[in-house]
Amino acid sequence: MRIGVVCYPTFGGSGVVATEIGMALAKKGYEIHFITYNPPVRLDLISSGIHFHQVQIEEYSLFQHQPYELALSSKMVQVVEKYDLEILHVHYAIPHAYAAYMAKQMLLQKGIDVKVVTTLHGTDITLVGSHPNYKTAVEFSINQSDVVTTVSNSLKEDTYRLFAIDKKIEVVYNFIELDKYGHSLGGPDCQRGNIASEDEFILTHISNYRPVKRAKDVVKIFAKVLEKKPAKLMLVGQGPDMPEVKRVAKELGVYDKILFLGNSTEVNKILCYSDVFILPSKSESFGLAALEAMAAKTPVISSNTGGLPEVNVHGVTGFLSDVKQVDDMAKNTLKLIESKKVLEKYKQNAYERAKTFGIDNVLPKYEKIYESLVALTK
Ligand code: GMT
Repeated sequence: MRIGVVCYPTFGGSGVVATEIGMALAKKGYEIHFITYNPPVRLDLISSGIHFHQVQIEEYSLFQHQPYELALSSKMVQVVEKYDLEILHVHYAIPHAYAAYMAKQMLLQKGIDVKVVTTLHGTDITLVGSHPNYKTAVEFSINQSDVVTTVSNSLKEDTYRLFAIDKKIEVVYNFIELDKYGHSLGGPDCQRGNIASEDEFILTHISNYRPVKRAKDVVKIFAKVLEKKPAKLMLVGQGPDMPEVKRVAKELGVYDKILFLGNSTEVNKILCYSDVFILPSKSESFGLAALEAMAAKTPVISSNTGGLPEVNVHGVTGFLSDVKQVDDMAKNTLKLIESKKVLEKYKQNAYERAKTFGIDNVLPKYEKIYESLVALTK
């Protein structure tokens, strides 16, 4: 089967999920065409079955904002025609579902009936998509997609609550390739001694440091933990809140205990050092970063917002607290690291739970969707 994948090529979760789906499908013999403005960060471009088509945007001084949707939908039409694609799978509604609708209409004029699958990821619904400036077009393009999926039950409910959707939404959870997270402690890729001393626990946070992630809370939790236990904090990723995060770290006197690692394409390797993963987000449709941590045997301290309770099980794989409850999150972190024996139990539980989101359980759901759509055109 020939599938076009449209996503953001950056470090955001939706782009990561789209890339992993595309690469896994290519391994199974599908022909996958990524259509984006840059190669996706986690994409292995030289794998067989993977193609990349760059959306080029012409700068023209008359425009304050360059018309990306136009360039994207034109590129979609060209690629569908040239490579005879059967499906366009777009990740993140804005503007991808809208551009896909335009491409579909242009192709119908040429007698080509390409099917559109839209996967909603979170902020395209909860934060940005439901804003009055975008809502009309987002709602329209979701309703015009042939199939709509969300990455959690919580996001499905949010979508029905915030938009007038007249079609069935299918939930297909995000997934993990467990084999990529097997870097064993003490192995060549995981020399923990490089980061912390024997008695120090290692806490980790990975995000794009947008306000929705509440990354300053991570530093506050860390400072409270340090009052009771020796520890280090690894901060992975970059984003607009980072200067504030650094300011708070200095103010609380914990700056020197933090490793600022920037963006990484190797979170699987970084996570092998971790004892506890912290994700105190204000809103999170799923929390792929939490699942990645769990796959690396790291229990999770998170807020209980959105889809996080569908991933992190309170008292089993970590703990959930209300958003902003920094004291509670610190208390729960200390529960996890109370002793090596307790921590080991939570680590194992986290890993067992991550297994249920293994790629082999989830990918067939997308394949079934594609097959049912292609059957309609035969
Ligand atoms: O929130 C991000 O960091 C990026 C964003 C995206 O779309 O790139 O993530 C959303 O999609 C991820 C993959 O499905 C989910 O795991 C995240 O929970 C979701 N983020 C939010 O809902 C805030």
